Amino acid sequence: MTPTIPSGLQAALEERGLISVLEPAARAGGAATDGLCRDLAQVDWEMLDRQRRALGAGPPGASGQLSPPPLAPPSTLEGPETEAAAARGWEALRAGRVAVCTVAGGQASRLGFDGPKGAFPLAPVSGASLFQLMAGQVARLRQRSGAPVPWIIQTGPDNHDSTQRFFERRSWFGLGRASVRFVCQGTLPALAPDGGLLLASPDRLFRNPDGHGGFYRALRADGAFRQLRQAGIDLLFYCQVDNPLVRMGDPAFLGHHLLHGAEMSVKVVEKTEAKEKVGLVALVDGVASCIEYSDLPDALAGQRAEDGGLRFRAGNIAIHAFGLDFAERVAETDLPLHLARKQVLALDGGLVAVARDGVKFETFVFDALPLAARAVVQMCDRAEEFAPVKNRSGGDSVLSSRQALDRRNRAWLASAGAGIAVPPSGWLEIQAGLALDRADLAARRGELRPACGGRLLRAD
Ligand code: UD2
Repeated sequence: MTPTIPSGLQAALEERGLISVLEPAARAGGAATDGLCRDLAQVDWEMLDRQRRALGAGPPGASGQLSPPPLAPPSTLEGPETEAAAARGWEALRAGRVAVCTVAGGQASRLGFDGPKGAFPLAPVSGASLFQLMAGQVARLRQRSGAPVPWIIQTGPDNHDSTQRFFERRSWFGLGRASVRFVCQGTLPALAPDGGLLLASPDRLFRNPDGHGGFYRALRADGAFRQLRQAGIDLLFYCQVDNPLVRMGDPAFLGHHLLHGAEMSVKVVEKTEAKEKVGLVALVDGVASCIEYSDLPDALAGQRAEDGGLRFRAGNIAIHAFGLDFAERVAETDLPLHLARKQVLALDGGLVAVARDGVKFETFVFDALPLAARAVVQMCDRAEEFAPVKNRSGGDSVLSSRQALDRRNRAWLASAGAGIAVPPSGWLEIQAGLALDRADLAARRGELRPACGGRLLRAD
């Protein structure tokens, strides 16, 4: 019996010349056609039409007059400006207005680790995972602010269940189950270079996660905006799971954002290499924007300023603050699509997936910057705030991140004046959540106790 195709679906496929996507399922027989129709029923046809139009367009790079952005001072630069900003940030934290968010939808495949990136055991002495290091900071933020500070973690379709299991088995690191919310990001169908739909199998489209720009719609789909607003939250701190030096909920950063009346803000580090794989934050016709490293023309990346440094040196480290209302507005907006033309495992005439040309689509969280009426761009001290774990070796690797953490730990301990002798070489780790920053550690110097042969600083 020939399976029936819902008429609306048949029309949607025919008017786009995509009806052939049903052929492999018809050849495979059984429940393949019903399965594929259920999958096709999930397609957002307006978005698919945008994707097909984007195939012919160039990259969504910046077209306009570029200029370096004004910069707020680093949170680690002491002085009246930082003090005023930190006071404002703590006020918002204490008032329970802030939630912290971490995007962790990626897998750790580049590290050769099978599982969610956040589960990677980055801490060299205790083996604490990236998630545990961040959970410690959330706990410390709650302790010092006296506020619930919810933690929202974006997962992807491939690691949503395993991420939740990881937290469940560790009792949510003592944070309380209800205060850690997992939102799974959406997916987008990949396309063939000619705009045809790709199939992972006769009964299933080939889809990929929709990029960290999917974070806004993931919050909307999860009903998070309404619930966060009801809980009194109106400000989100956002970071990536792959940076263990992040200052979660950084009060000074949030304070600059609030004092400036910004809708979205971004932290940057000074680029020293023109080709560094970080997006470039610049003003485009006066509006704060971020141009991804893969879309940045070499000539622009290499331009020099009078001081000999790069003219465009504000490297995006993917740490943001945004107002809840702004994030909700972005969720209703079509962010630019970024295309990645690569080999994918999909049907190519047969009934079994093979390596073939495909085009994946995603959106980027920072493409919301130009939509913000006002934005703060805060310069950061790289040694204090940024050492991502991306690769198994070389730059942005497990080793480079551990070394950066060790250097920062030793600098914090030295300035704390705790008089604790630690081994001059080898790793020095500070227990997750013991201190948010250098001043916090100094304030707790009387509680510090070296453990694990002096390689792990704990508190009584
Ligand atoms: C990102 C930024 C780059 C710079 C750098 C800082 C992009 C395109 N570039 O580079 O400008 O800020 O980070 O380290 O983002 N993720 C999701 N869902 C997705 C894709 C990514 O949750 O669909 C998460 C992922 O778990 C990771 C983070 O976003 O924590 C960064 O993703 P990436 O590693 O693909 O970004 P990368 O390193 O190209």
